[in-house]
Amino acid sequence: MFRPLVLRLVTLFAAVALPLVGATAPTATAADNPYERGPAPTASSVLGNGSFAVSTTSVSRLSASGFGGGTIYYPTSTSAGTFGGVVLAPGFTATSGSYAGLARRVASHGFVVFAIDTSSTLDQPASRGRQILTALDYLTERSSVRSRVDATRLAASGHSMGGGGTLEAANSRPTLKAAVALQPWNTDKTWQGIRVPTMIIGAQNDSIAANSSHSIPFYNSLTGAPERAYGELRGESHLAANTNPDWQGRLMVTWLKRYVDSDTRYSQFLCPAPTSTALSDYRNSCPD
Ligand code: 9J3
Ligand code: ZN
Repeated sequence: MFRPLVLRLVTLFAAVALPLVGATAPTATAADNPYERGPAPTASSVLGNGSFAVSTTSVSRLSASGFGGGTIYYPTSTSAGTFGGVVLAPGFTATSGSYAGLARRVASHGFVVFAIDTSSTLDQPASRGRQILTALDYLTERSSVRSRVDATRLAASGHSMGGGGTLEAANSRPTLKAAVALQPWNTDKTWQGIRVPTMIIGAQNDSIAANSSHSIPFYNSLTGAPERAYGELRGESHLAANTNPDWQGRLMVTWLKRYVDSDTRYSQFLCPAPTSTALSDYRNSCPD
């Protein structure tokens, strides 16, 4: 009936402590998230190319309907499972080849990236948005790499009018997991309807899609997005998407990892807000 105090304390300790040990001992592993791809990121790994070798396949304009073909950048290996898919749309008068560096970089971190051409290089943002969605469908349903893409984990991206199209695509298809608009341009500044986690990447010295009249109003209007961020690249021009600065890659890759792959190993790069001399502004909806 009466046990010595020390035994009662041992029993109490076991009852309280063992479940705690059981609950806290496991650390996060790949098994916790089936969509994690590649090694745990570091501050240097997110500023460069990822761990995956990248192959390409071209999609001819003639074989495409509703957009203009392009080039798909994809991890060569099939041993890591399927990857999230991203369509990257060009700016006014531009073509897919101008974005080869950025497309390859994002793919090397474990995404299938389709850098598209538009039906006409003069198409406006609303048309570019429809073309992004048509190209995502092509990527997952008809492309030669469709078996490598997880059709449930897709993102829209694009530069300038293609970034304006990215907002259009996210607004039209709320099942997208993420959107990343690069130096975006659009006459519509009202994106309250977007329900997709959306990152806007501006360039400090952009004189074509000025941040004060494009990126910042877009960011401010994203009040319905579950998460939003605005990163501004210090010293960069409107052509940042073409010249592929490391911090643009870091911002885009971390956003896609966090929301397309649900990879919380990358949360540390988004929240709290990154601080770097490479950024002239950063705004976000922390915590994510
Ligand atoms: O690169 C772009 O898509 C810029 C948008 C633009 O030049 O708009 C002027 C009509
Ligand atoms: Zn609107």
